[in-house]
Amino acid sequence: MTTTTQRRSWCGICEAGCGLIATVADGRLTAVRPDPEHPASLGFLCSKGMAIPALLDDPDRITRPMRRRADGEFEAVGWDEAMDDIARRLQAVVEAHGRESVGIVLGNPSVQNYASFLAGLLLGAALKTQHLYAAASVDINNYYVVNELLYGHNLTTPIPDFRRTDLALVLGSNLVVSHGSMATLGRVHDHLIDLVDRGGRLVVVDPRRTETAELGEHVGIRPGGDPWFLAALLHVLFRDGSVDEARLAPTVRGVGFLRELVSDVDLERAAVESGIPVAQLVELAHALGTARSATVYGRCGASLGQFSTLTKFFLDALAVVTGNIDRLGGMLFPAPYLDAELLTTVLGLHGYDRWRTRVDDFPEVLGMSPLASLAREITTPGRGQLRALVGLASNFGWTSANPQALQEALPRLDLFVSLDPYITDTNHTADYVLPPSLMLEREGFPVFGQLHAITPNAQWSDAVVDARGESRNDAWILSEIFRRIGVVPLPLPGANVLAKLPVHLPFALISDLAMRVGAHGDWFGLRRLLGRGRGLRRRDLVADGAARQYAEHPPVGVLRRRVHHRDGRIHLDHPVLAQEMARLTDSAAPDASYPLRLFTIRELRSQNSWLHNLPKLMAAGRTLRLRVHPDDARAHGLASADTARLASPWGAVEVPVEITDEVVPGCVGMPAHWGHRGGTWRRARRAGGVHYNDLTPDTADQVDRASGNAWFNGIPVSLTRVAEVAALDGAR
Ligand SMILES: Nc1nc2c(c(=O)[nH]1)N[C@H]1C(S)=C(S)[C@@H](COP(=O)(O)OP(=O)(O)OC[C@H]3O[C@@H](n4cnc5c(=O)[nH]c(N)nc54)[C@H](O)[C@@H]3O)O[C@H]1N2
Ligand SMILES: Nc1nc2c(c(=O)[nH]1)N[C@H]1C(S)=C(S)[C@@H](COP(=O)(O)OP(=O)(O)OC[C@H]3O[C@@H](n4cnc5c(=O)[nH]c(N)nc54)[C@H](O)[C@@H]3O)O[C@H]1N2
Ligand code: SF4
Ligand SMILES: [Mo]
Repeated sequence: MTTTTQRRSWCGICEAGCGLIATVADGRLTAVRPDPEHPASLGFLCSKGMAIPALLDDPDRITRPMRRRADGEFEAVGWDEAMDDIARRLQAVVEAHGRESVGIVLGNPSVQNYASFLAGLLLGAALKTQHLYAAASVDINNYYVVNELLYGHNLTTPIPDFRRTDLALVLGSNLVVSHGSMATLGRVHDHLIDLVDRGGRLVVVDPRRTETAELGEHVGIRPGGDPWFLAALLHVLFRDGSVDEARLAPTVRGVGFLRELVSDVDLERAAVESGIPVAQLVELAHALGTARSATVYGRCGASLGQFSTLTKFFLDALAVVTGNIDRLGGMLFPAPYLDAELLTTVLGLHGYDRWRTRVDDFPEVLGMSPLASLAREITTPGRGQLRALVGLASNFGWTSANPQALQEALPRLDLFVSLDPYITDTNHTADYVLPPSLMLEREGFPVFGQLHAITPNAQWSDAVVDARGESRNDAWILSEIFRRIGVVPLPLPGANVLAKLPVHLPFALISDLAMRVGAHGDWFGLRRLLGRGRGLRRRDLVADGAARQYAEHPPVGVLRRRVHHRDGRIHLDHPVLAQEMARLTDSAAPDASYPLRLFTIRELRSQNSWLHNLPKLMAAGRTLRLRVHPDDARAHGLASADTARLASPWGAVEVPVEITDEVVPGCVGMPAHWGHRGGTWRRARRAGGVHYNDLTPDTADQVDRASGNAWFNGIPVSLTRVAEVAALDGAR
């Protein structure tokens, strides 16, 4: 007889962390469906979430430790054999070159497993290596820098109060498809419709008329024009006397610095650079200045340009000078149940520019180096040269800039170990690929999503099914590798003696303690005695299974408590921002041989580089197309489905085009991470296509200088019909 049970959990594919109900039959996950009672996602689960059973069952998933043989093929080995060999080789590297030659890369999915995320960050700090890398530097390093400068902590991220705002300015985020990042709001589509229905304004600034823009007003922007656009808005606000400097003074330092920084902005140049007419810039500035409340939110479109630190600074500055920080309907300080700001403060982990990276002289961000430098850190000799690397949930050799350079550099490592359920574009040359348990096969809570929750709620679920084969929790794998060379994930003096014990740090216990003593915890019963409700503790949450909403909204009126600077004020004045402004205004006129601007499009049924192997998500013959505006198509003699050669100063690919007026003239849009070249994910490789990142630069003079964040949007490109390319080649 089959025993079937229903268990509550959450989807760990993206930051939204939607609630789900899993059906388990005889220990196997057979189906998932949306949880109608989840306080944020309210019965929503996208096609990716629905595909979790297929993910766990994927025949191409590896479920035993794999070792690469001399002939390049992988063979399955036992855990002991794998760990003994890895530890021996890692130890040899440490003995010869020191711990500073060992590195860790944390990929995007690592933030969905609180235990491995903590283990990774803490191990990086305990090793005292510069070689801690994370997906953050191809995503949100600009946030981490600006947060540290303005609020005194990398992780202090104001979030948009979409549920109550009067005006939402959305810069370079397609929330309806991405479901939000650095802003966790289930059912975001419905909330944005509500906003407009109740008379609010939704202004979406994007080079593409996106699914999100369709819900409100679309302002077409030239990719890369964002810092100009925002500087122009600030210029107009100061020029027209809309900034009340006296009123800001008690809570903000450096308003005068900001005023000076934008005082010379030439609106005509800003209009050319952004593609947005002066009159519209002025109207938007006044709208922000006069709205009862406004949110200013930007994501990948604003984070992955060439000047992303400056862009994020101007975004936050707009909220500050219009009085929209810490105001109902504005940008709020979140109310997480695991206070990562406190934890990283206690351990001394946060910061900016406390040291510089070895090869490229990038400022450190949150104790990490940028992925842009990784290939050069492997190939450049000298003290601290990277020689052994452990990758966790990262396809960095594919999702970072210049994948070719990484493909060439990785085989030069003495040891490369990858924790990944697939053999991928990156780890197919690794010495070992080790199999992690995946979501629903492990206990846990959405550690990253809870940091930015617009509807504060807590969920901590037990594993729903056993891990496939010999897969093990990433936290266990990582801790065990380093325990064997005498390092534990605790950056405190003397902590490494704990490595002698055959146990690992209990991350569940530590996180539970931190939650219980935190602002929303049960204070070990004291909260109830004080008549302030029951508060959160792991045991109750796990027993409930369901997510529990513990506040109606994030708080307001907490600025002084939440800003980490000693004077309790927001600081806008930093020399690095003046340097970045100079870098922007001095940037050379674009090379006329690359007249178009390329930007990335995210697709509903992809998750960065890694769900291209699941049949349902790849059904209906999904293929890759470059989106071109009809005017540009005409100018280049292109018809629909023609193949074009797309070239940037850093690479070239050939790709079929789709002609559509959803993109702004003068720019072309393309999804990233197609054209898988390596690995055993068979369907992903069969899907074909080309790789966007082959067109992007990784050098220190090209990426965002202040944060090391990648430059993926606004890449200068040219377009030529392939038939013409052949004719040109023939003529040569
Ligand atoms: N379905 C799906 N969901 C995802 C992911 C996924 O791959 N697929 N990835 C997840 C991850 S890791 C993240 S970080 C989030 C990202 O979340 P979002 O940033 O909301 O995701 P995108 O859809 O990339 O939105 C970026 C928008 O910026 C626009 N854009 C591009 N260049 C520019 C520019 O120069 N200026 C401006 N103003 N706009 C520009 C693009 O047209 C696009 O609409 O999504 C997460 N969710
Ligand atoms: N051109 C361009 N490039 C981009 C972007 C863009 O917009 N444009 N976006 C950037 C952004 S925002 C991000 S976040 C990065 C993402 O890039 P990465 O950090 O490389 O993340 P993913 O591609 O999401 O997944 C990486 C790997 O994690 C594995 N994985 C999944 N779950 C688990 C798990 O539980 N444990 C382990 N050990 N492995 C797991 C997957 O199999 C996959 O191989 O890409 C960046 N690259
Ligand atoms: S929106 Fe994100 S968290 Fe929600 S079901 Fe889809 S992939 Fe999962
Ligand atoms: Mo991301």
